Amino acid sequence: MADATPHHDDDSLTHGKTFPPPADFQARARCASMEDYDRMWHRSVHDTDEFWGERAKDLVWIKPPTKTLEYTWDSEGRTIEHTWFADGVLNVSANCLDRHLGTPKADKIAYLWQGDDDAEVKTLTYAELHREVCKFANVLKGLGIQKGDRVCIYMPMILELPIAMLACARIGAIHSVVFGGFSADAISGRVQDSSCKLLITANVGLRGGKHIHLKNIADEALRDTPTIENVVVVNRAEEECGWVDGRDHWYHELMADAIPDCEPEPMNAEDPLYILYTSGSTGKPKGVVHTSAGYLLHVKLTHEYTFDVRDDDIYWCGADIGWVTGHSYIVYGPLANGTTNLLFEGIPTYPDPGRMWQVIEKHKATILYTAPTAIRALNRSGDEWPKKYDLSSLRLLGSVGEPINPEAWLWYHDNIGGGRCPIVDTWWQTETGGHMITPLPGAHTLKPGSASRPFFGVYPAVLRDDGSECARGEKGKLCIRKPWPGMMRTTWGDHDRFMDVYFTAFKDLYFTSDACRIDEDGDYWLLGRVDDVANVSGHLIGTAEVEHALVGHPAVAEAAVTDIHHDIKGRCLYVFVTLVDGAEESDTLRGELREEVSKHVGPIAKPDHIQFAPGLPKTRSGKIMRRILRKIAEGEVGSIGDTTTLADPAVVDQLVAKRAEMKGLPAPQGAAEGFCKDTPKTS
Ligand code: 6R9
Repeated sequence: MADATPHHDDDSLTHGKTFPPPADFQARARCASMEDYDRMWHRSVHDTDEFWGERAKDLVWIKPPTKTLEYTWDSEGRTIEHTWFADGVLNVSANCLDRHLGTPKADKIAYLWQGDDDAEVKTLTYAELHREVCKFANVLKGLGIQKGDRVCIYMPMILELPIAMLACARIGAIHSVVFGGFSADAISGRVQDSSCKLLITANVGLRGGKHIHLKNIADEALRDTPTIENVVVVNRAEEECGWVDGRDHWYHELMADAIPDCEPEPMNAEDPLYILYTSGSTGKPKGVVHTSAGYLLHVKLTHEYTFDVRDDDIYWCGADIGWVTGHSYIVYGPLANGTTNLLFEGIPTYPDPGRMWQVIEKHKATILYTAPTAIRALNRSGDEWPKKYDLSSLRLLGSVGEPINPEAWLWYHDNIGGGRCPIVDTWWQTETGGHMITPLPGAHTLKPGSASRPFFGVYPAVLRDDGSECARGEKGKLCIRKPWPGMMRTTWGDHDRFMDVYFTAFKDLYFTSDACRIDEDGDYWLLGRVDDVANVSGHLIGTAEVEHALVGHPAVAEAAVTDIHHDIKGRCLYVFVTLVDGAEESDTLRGELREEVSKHVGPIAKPDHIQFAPGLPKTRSGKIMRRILRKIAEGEVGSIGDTTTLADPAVVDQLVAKRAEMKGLPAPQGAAEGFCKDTPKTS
């Protein structure tokens, strides 16, 4: 956000320590030297046709493309369009499944599912997964779903989730997965925005020993979603749920007599594969649209190179499939590469903080890809937990979702990776489809806290506000100069919004909303968001959405949301609330306000701190000065800066005094003690 002070941008902590590629990676990796990397990167952005024309052969085509990239990025002319492989025809599910049939991979495990309860384990080979997907594709057809229809998926981390996504892809339906932790309001908003015809859910989800009644939440959402004709419900555990006869159907009953053959629908390279909503700095979440061929090639290639995936890997991405990390690196990328995926239903801290390490030992995972927030939380639980387990199967670690601070990086490296596993710190976004800036473990020398270099096809620029290029070491705004294959094509139903959000800040360039600096060696350091989006435990939360939820409470006149440093979550929400006349400040009201946010946005958006504010710092034109609120929230009173443009500068002193009365606040930024009770989740 505007002037968030990054904590990880401090290499003094590591005393400039760097980690060159281990010999094993240099000997075996696909890209095994800086020279290889430089040559490939250069070709990928400058000889686009040749480089990507060749790489397109990694996909299985029904009709191979003759084209590669075609684009116009003209901000002033209001034309932002790009296509990849535009005359090619393929099917994404066939690229993830059918391509492995008739090869030794047919009998390889595609998903090794570990339930929340340690005793529950299931596997699906590629051939078995293919069969389930074909059956469910026929079920969808039987319920009237056709190419181009939108299907909403609201599910826990069970095998039926990737099956449902791939079945949509098989028949050309566009899935819109809504994270299982979201509220009824969040579901209905998303279903309405893309007018979904069908919803797939489960009666319950199991996480950390708790049952979450997904179907009942979905039922509440479906009260105002007239486009939904049918609901398919997986019976995750024997539990009651609401039921609407004629609309609701049990998954297992529909699957019982479904036919296990289904020809993949021929799809144009540019046909949409899915919509995934992400929070924006204004208004409702944006429906990011990803299309078929470019996206698939990007996630396949990044999965292959970033993780240097090998045939015998047991690869574990700990994200939830409801986020883009799960879409790209639990479903599409790894399946296209024929990798064995560990799919974990539970949470890192149940039944105890050793759970992740126990799962690694039990299933002999070789790659772990998780979020800094989980790493910090597990670090905080103590070194004794990882020490109890044999983690020697691991050979590579990954990080995603937010900047990783050097202390967390080093702890992960030493205690989890045993000092021998490279860490790939992958910077990317829902919008980018796949990894954008990341080390390649055989080529790059790692620096804790730096995401290293741009991936093939990614041509970044770090700019000053006036569009000029930053000098080495200077912090600026990260933009991308030209389209890469996995780039989003539009926001669903609103191409103007797409152009406004991403292409107006810098002429003819994609603006990421992240701050960044490039160091003397050419390595990239990502420094957090510069828009009104807070990154809490790796989840993006639009502050405007939270403000909207808060003012929905009858006691609230006005609300302003900001985010402050948190030792485990990275950032957490700190809100200022002005009450209507007659309303009483109380902890009970604070509790109600948290619930209000949970209900309308989701539990992950619950603010950690609520400060009642008699007034907010505003300019004479009535604009809230968030810069000042952040300084107050962070306790950085000394550097509040110029307040002379405020309509009433006295407000600032009142707010500073009120903050001093707040309970459980950290000392000003950089202090060590954590103060949030919620268990952080992986991204
Ligand atoms: C994949 C994902 C995107 C935002 C992005 C940035 C932050 C993600 C990061 C990182 C520093 C990394 N982010 N990975 N910041 N280093 N390795 O997380 O997508 O949920 O859309 O979030 O997350 O701020 O702009 P998404």
